[in-house]
Amino acid sequence: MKASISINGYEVDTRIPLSICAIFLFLNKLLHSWIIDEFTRNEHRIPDFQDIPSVEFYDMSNYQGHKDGWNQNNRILICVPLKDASNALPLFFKTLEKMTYPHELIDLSFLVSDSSDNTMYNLLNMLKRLQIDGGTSGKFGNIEIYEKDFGQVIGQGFSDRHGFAAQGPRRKLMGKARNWLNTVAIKPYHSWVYWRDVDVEIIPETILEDLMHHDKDVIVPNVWRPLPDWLGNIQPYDLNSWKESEAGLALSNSLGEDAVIVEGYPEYATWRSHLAYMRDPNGDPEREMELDGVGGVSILSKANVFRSGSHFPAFSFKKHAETEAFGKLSKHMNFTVIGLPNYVVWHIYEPSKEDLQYMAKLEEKERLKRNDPDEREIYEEKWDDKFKYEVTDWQTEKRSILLESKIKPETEKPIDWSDNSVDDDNVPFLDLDLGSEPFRADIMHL
Ligand SMILES: Nc1nc2c(ncn2[C@@H]2O[C@H](COP(=O)(O)OP(=O)(O)O)[C@@H](O)[C@H]2O)c(=O)[nH]1
Ligand SMILES: [Mg+2]
Repeated sequence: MKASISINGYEVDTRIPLSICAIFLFLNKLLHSWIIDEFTRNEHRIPDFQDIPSVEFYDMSNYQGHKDGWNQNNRILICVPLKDASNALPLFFKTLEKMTYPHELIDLSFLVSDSSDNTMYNLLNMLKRLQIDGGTSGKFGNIEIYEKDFGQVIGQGFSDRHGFAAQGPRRKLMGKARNWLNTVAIKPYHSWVYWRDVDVEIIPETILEDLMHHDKDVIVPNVWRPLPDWLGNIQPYDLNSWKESEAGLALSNSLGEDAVIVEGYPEYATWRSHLAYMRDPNGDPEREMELDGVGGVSILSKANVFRSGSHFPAFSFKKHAETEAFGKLSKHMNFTVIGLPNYVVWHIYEPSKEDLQYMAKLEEKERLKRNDPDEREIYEEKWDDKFKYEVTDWQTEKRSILLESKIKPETEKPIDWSDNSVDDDNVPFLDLDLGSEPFRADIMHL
């Protein structure tokens, strides 16, 4: 660079003025950015409202949700919708107590609707045991219970709920119920929201951490269910988690605007890739699969997803409603929606009408056999052995399922028959505590 200029024939050296200029410019810039910084910092400074009663301030950048939320004091809200859920509550609370996520960082919100089986009474009993009488596992944070009926007339029997005609209205109504719950329950200080159905039988104790560390906006595990011997062993349960297909889109386009597609019914052939069928029992539990629709049994979501306006459409959104539409809507809003094909939680087995009829037939056959004098002798001789065999069989199966789900198989626990135990009369399958009871015996109870 030329270091001098000629003025009136004199050569003037510009090196010094130029460097002074540079220093001046630099200082000017520094000052400028300091002023801007100071200005904007003032805007974000935490206001001091201490003198004004009842004012709360939240800097929402503090509640984004970390992938190791348990180390970062991330509060998580567990939302649980309940309808005629007395039977399943003991099971739910058992899995809740065992969660390894710091209990003091977990808030609980329940919505009880349209129930006629003392769900509220049993819920209160379980909560009392959890927060007052119980002790070792650590107290949970805030607990809220909401009660609101939505006029759900479809029964909670397996066949009532799963009939094709019931699906559209049921999903829309459930969507409404979930929205009521999420809009009243999520507080500004929640970083994560975990939606859990009450009727889950086996679930890893580390479920929250296991889902959270993937750092996705919406994430679900695979959901299967155990089956009694005569039906086969285990079966995919939740078909609502899937990736969209060409056939699915074509079907959507062919339906009226209020239609709701539901998976698993011959009326709607979508040929979608279902998370449930992607399971490899020996596969990597960390494996991820992009999804469009999600099932509601166990959804972990960043609270920001709901704060940004995603929800459970109680109307047809892209020909879906409730949780499947929540997946589609969240994806539409550019949130990440992920499923884990090889990470499984186990829904309870509930017999359908046909199963119950078949079981009744089996029982009748057994009864006739017992009454036949010739058969009786053989029967009595064989009974103990046969029963032992069934029990051992289930114990072995259950052990392998538990091992696969990384839950430690339990040692036998004595049953609490005291008056303080849960209202046994109202809880016909309290014995779903499969840690100590043979599965087959439980099915016979139903
Ligand atoms: N608040 C509310 N909860 C419901 C209603 N129907 C079902 N539930 C609850 O929602 C969860 C999922 O319901 P469930 O019948 O098990 O669904 P499925 O397993 O997909 O057939 C469970 O915790 C039920 O107790 C309803 O109408 N209102
Ligand atoms: Mg269920």
